[in-house]
Amino acid sequence: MTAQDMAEVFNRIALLLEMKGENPFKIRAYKTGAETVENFSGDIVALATANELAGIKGIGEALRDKLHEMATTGGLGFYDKLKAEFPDSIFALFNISGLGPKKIALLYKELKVAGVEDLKRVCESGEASKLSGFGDKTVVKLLESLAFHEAHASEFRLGDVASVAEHVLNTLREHRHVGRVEVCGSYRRGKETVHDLDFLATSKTPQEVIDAFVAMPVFVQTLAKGGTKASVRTKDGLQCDLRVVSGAEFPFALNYFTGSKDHNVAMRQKCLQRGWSLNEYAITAEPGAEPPPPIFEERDIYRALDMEYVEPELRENTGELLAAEHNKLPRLVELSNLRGTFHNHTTASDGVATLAQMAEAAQDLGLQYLGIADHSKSSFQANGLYENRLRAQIAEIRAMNRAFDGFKLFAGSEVDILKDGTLDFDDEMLSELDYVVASVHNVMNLPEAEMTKRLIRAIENPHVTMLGHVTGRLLLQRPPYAVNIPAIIDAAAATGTIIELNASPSRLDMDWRWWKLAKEKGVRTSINPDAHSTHGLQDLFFGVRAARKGWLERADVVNTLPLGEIEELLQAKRKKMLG
Ligand code: DGT
Ligand code: CA
Ligand code: CA
Ligand code: ZN
Repeated sequence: MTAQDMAEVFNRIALLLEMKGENPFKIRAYKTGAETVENFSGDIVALATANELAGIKGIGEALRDKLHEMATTGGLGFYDKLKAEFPDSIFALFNISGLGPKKIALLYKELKVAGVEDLKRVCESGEASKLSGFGDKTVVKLLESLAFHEAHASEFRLGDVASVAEHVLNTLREHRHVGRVEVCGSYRRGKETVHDLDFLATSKTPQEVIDAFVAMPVFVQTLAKGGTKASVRTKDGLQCDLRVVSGAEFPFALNYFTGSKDHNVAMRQKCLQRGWSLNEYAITAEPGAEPPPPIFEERDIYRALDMEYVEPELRENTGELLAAEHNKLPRLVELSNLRGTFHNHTTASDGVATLAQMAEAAQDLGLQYLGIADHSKSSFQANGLYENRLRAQIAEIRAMNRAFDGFKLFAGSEVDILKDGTLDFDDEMLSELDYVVASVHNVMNLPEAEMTKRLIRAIENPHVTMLGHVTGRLLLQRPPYAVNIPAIIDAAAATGTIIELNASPSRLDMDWRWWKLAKEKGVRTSINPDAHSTHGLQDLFFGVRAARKGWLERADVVNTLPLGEIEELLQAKRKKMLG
């Protein structure tokens, strides 16, 4: 078992215990254990095998023994016994928004609902609405969730396929007959969700590479296999395609299979204007046309067309070729440009890492500052802080800051935007904070006009530094709530409010399609991981991909500012509005 497998078992144990209504502390212990295992910087499998886990924070005695058992036997008796009470297919229900462990357990116990199909059946038949705590309204919402789920059934979040993509890339790269290898398609373009992964490799002996690819243990099913291409599937149902080409074909294949389709069509038209025909293997001159220059790399194709190189994230045919012809492409922000980040949680609310652990992890990532923004009191489900606990946290942060050298914690809050657009804390409390992230966490079903008014009212508060996850969407789980984004962007521009780019791969909110407009209006972003663990800080990577997809440059992203400059920026709106 890998560390990730062991963490997954702990997470599932936590869900199963919740379904059984077990003690919340016990449940929390497994969740924390899962995070700790996932985050562990050493070889936790080796330590577990040797039974040398004593003293690791976040792993108590009971979990220690279980890790040892998993590492040495490849299984866990406790988990097997626990999950025997429910069918495996039941875990799919956790992806349906509106359903928690308690409801899932009830559905199973009373109506034998073992999966998504069953759920649909009992909702449609009216059986579900008779369960206690369900009712007609709940069932209507569940049917909506199911329809949304169905519509996105063949999609995967970028964050959920990244480890498979990297693993397959590395394995192919190590193959002795493989020259170059890339993942193309929507993955390379940094789309927030993908249908499949499109691998491309070069080799003089394609069949050997294809054979090795389909034989990889991550794949459980071969859908198609030929001499130069194959399609396979992982246990999670993710399709992976591989195509093997020659070195000379590689730049063209890389360009073609990266897409998007619309970008390809536009590229082909540009070529045709010069009398060249472009396909996935070559560029060739039509009779009578000038021959194209030699192409060795993908960027040479753009150069041949007198264009700047177009980064994969921009290839959605939204004006990138025109910009490339006029040397007007943005210089996209990079992960290494980030100096710090805001909107992070600790154990004070619903995070699993302490303030000290989060601060240490941020420093390990090379960040100069970390903004803490735990939930506010109305988010009781997330253990939101009342004023007294928030004030204690502020004091703790100020004390810790005295001990840091070249690093700073900022004391903030992720304050709930209440139904009427007022905030969960009064201005006096807010004024004690270094910055404020304002977010909606409840009553998400307002009509668009009302929701827009609600958000704008929050934006107009001088203490609201930035707006958190603007639409509340959970990719593939929950659609965005109705809100007029251009109106929000205008209000943010008028007040100098930052709009967060929530980097969690389940959110990536605000959507990349809006950032060009935001930028035009002069609105800046902060790329925030919404981290609930030290590991969560790494989601910054996904946020940067989305920012790049939104054409954003370093100057558009406030958390590229170094310590010494960011402080002033955080105060700018208050200063402007309050004098
Ligand atoms: P998805 O749906 O997340 O897999 O998105 P893509 O973009 O990865 O789409 P996919 O896997 O169907 O194809 C990979 C790339 O191959 C696509 O981005 C562009 C290229 N491609 C596929 N079919 C066509 C086509 O009919 N015409 C053109 N011009 N390009 C195509
Ligand atoms: Ca694809
Ligand atoms: Ca494909
Ligand atoms: Zn939030």
